[in-house]
Amino acid sequence: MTATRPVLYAHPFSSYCQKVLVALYENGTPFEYRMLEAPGAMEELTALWPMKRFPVLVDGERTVFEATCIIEYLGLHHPGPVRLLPEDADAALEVRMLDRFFDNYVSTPQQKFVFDRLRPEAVRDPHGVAEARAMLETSYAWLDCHMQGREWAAGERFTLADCGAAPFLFYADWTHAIDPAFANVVAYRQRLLARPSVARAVDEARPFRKYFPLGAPDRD
Ligand SMILES: N[C@@H](CCC(=O)N[C@@H](CS)C(=O)NCC(=O)O)C(=O)O
Repeated sequence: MTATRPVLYAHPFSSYCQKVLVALYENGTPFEYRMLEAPGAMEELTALWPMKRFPVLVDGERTVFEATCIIEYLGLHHPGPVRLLPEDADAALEVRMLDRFFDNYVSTPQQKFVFDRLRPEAVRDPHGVAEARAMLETSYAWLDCHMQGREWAAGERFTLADCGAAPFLFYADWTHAIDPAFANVVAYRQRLLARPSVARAVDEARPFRKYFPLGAPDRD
């Protein structure tokens, strides 16, 4: 375990940053928040990770990118009382699989809407957006069955999979509303929003809602 505080390059409104912030808040992990709107922070991020995607964690000599890997790194090097990946390898595989579900089949199609809106109108991709909408619908339907009788994505314990599910379902519902018929998904999203670590991340992002390219609804 390292003695210094890790530095998180992040923006409060970013869903992938919120995924890591939820993990940090779950465990009360001390860290330095390098807010990307601070002078020079974006340049530092670009030097660390030329993809310019965030979050990125710097811990001493170590640079870690990809939200899932950052959460796993924190569990290894800055563990707290809440274990976000089960010790049992097979149970951990289940959590990682669900984490991949939320990244690839909820966040990726949701981001497609947003990135498309940010393009100049002449080069927008309505076919791609329609595919993303269909994928989100399929994801909601699958998740509704999956969440039947479950409190959290992997069962009784809050895990890595829920850290991503929280911001991704939050923004997915703003982007392509979850049909109330998917009652298990709606209830899971509400449970996530009531979790103190998630509520804190959502509250910290509130001042930036005007950034949402599709227009933030007046709720949540
Ligand atoms: N695969 C990355 C995705 C990170 C990501 O897409 N972050 C968004 C913010 S939510 C970003 O960096 N957007 C800036 C851009 O696309 O240039 C992860 O898991 O951390």
